[in-house]
Amino acid sequence: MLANVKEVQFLVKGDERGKLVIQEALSDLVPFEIKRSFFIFDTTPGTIRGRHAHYRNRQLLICVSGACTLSCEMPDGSRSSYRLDWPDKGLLIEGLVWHEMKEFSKDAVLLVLASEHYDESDYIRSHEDFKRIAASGGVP
Ligand code: T46
Repeated sequence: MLANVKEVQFLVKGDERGKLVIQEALSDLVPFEIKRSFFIFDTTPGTIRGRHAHYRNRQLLICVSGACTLSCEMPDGSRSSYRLDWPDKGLLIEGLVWHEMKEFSKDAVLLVLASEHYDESDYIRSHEDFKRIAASGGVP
């Protein structure tokens, strides 16, 4: 799979009772089957999480409360940053993308929808390995 990072804007359904945002598997906004979800909260001030890439796992990240910043490095070395600060904003990460999560607000809850079950062998946790795999043409 080609490396891809895409900002996703969900439709907010709202009425006098409040707001609702839908994530539906195998849709334009969530283009994979969701096999797992997890969320990150109560982060230590100043912490940086992530610092890895995946071989296969595709993910959609949504900060459902508070805010955090996603920093992404593509196989060609280009970098971009995204601030997730509203529950209708998501970030889709697919393919070989080195990513870090940082600048969490105190109330941040980062929800992650994943295409794969947890498998530590799917992680590239060394940046040197990431650069080597990227230089060799990416994930086979
Ligand atoms: C990612 C970013 C956005 C499990 O046992 N099962 C799981 O499904 C997950 C996600 C983690 N773990 C274990 C592995 C570690 O011992 O929980 C511990 C913390 O995981 P990790 O250090 O990988 O957490 P983050 O926040 O750095 O990364 C996580 C995801 O692991 C990763 O896939 O892309 O969030």
